[in-house]
Amino acid sequence: MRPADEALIVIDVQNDFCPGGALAVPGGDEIVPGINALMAEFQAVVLTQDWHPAGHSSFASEHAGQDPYSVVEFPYGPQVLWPDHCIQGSGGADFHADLTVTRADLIIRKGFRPEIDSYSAFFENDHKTPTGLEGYLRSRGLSKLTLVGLATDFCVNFSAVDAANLGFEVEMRGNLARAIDLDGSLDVALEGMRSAGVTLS
Ligand code: VGL
Ligand code: ZN
Repeated sequence: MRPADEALIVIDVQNDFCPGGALAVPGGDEIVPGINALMAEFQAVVLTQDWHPAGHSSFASEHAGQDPYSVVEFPYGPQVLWPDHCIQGSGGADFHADLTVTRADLIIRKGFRPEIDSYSAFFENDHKTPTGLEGYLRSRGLSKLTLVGLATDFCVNFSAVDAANLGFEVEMRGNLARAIDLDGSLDVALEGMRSAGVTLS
């Protein structure tokens, strides 16, 4: 068992990000057994759940003439438009059926505000609105974080960089994460995590 100040943060291991899902990440389901095994080492486990209302502003279907995976300007900066995914209460928003959800101390939902997307487990895409996870971790004395899940280049990446900037010690386990990789976004994300001081393993 790892020390009491270490937490495992499992990002968005949900049906819509797995093969057959609305925003399938290649190999997204392959990481589930390894994540379950890793959970057993940790005294603290947090899951995140992408949780959008129908008609969320990040959905391409809300923007006439825009295809999924195009990029548009939002008030807070560039935003990728996605296929409709992880709609609150839908089967696509459920965790992968084999994920050991019972081990979660906390499930933090994000992306529920219609006008703001939220990749990071810590801040929404305006980089200002907190999710509350920082306070939860600090008040439990959890200062060392291991991140795994989906997708490496979006939600895992933004979560890892925010955590490092907030002063947490952060490790990202690349073998227990899978990427969307839009136009080289995986390489950009890996470089961004490295320069933020995230340990890539
Ligand atoms: C994610 C795109 C849209 C993710 C969530 O979990 O990486 N990506 N919503
Ligand atoms: Zn989303």
